[in-house]
Amino acid sequence: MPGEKLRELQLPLLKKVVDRVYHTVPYYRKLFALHGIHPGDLRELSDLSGFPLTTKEALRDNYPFGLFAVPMKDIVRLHASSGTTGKPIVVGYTKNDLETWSGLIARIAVQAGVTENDIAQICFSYGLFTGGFGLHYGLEKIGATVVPSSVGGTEKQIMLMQDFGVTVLVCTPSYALYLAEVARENGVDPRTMPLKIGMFGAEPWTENMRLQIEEQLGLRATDNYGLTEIIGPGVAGECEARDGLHINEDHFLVEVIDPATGAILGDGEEGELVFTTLTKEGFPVIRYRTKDISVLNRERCACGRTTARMRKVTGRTDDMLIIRGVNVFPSQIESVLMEVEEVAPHYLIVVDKKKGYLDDLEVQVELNREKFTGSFRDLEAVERKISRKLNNVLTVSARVRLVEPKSLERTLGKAKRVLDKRNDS
Ligand code: DLL
Repeated sequence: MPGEKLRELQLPLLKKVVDRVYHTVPYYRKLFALHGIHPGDLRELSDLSGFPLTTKEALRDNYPFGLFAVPMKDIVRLHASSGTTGKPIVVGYTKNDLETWSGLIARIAVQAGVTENDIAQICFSYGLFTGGFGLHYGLEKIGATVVPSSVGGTEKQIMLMQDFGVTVLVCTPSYALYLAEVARENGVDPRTMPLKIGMFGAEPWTENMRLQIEEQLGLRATDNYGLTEIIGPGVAGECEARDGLHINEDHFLVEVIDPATGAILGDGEEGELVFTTLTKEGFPVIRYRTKDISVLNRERCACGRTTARMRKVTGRTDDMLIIRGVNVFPSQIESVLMEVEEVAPHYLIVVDKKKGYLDDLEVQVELNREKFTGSFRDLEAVERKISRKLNNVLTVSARVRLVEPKSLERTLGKAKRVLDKRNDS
C-alpha cells in the first residue's frame, strides 16, 4: 500500500480511538482535560503530537483494569507484563482483539518465511506473558503445525525437535543459544537438526549474536518485536531482507521522540519509540512511551513492503548504564564479546562502586573451551585483549573476568545481563 493510502487509512482509525478512550476511560478524559486538548482537535495525523504521552507508571497506577475501554463481559483474555517490582501491568483483549492479534502474528510469521508446511516449536512461556499464546494462534492461523512446548525441560525440547522434525524455533535469542549448548552436551550437533527458521524476540540482541545463533543452529534467524502494553508480539517483524523490522502500521501508529524533551524526531533520527493502537478494543493506548530505542526508515524495502521499518532495538532508555558519566548499553558490550572467539556468548555485566564512590564495571564472560587451549598466561592475555576492545568502544575502562564454561546462570526466558550493585548498600 502506498504511504499516502496508509495515512488515509490511519486517520479515521486514529480519530475513532482517541474519541473512544475519551468517552470510555476516565483516565484519558482527565489527562486530555489537564492538557487542554480535546478529541475534536485531531484533524490531521500530525495533530497527535499535541496529545499527552502515556507512561508505564500511568498504566501501573490504573491496576488492574482501570484503562480498559470495554465492559469486563467483553474481555475474553487477560495478560500481564513481567514487572520485576510492584504490580504488573494488566491488559485485556476482546474476541476481536484476539482475531487481530493472530492476524498480525500470521503476518510476521509469513514475513519470516514460515509456511503451512512448517512445524513450529514455541519455547515461550504460556501464561500471563504474551509470548506463548500470542505466537501460538498466529502460527496456527497460517496452518503451521504448532508444538506448544513452553519453557523449561531443555533436553526434552531438543528430543521433541529431533523426533518431530521441527523446522521453526520460536523463543528468545538467548534461549536459542542455550538450546544449542545443551544439545552439544548431549552429543547432538544442533546443526544436524531440521531447523530452518528462528523467530526470535522479546529481548535485545545484536547482529553478532545473530551470526552466532545461525552458525550454531544452522537456521535463518529473524527478529520480531512487541510489548504487552501494545498487544504483545506482532507489533513488528523482519522480512526476508532482514533490513529492519516492518511495523504493522495499519494497527499501530508509530512516532519517535527525543526521550529527554518529548520532541518528535524525523525518520533516520534515533530516539524512543512511541505507539498508539489504532484497532484495539479492550485496551487501546494513546502515545505509549516504550523506552525502546530505535530509528525509523520509510524507504521502500527490497521485499516490496511499504510499511515503516524500525531498526533492531538495541537498548532501552532505562537499561542504559551510566558508568562514570558515560552512557553504556549492554548491547555494545555484547557486540565486542561476540567478536572474540576465545569466549562463549554467555556473559554478565556487574556494576559496583569502588571505595564507595567510583563506578566499577566488570564483564564476566565464559571461556570457549573449543577455541581456548592455552595456559593461565594466555588467559590473562585474552582478558586484556577484550578489555582493550571494550575500552575503545565504550570509552570507559572495564575489567574482564573469564569464568568457567557454564558457570553463569542460564535463563529460560529473557536473559539477565546486568547486575547493578551500586544501590545495594
Ligand atoms: O516481550 C513481547 C514479545 C514476546 C515480543 C515474544 C516478541 C516475542 P514484554 O514482556 O512486555 O513483551 O516486553 C516488552 O521487551 O519493550 C523491549 O524492551 C523488549 N523487546 C521485545 N521484543 C524485542 C526485540 C514481549 N525483538 C519489551 N528486540 C520491549 C529488542 C525487544 N527488544
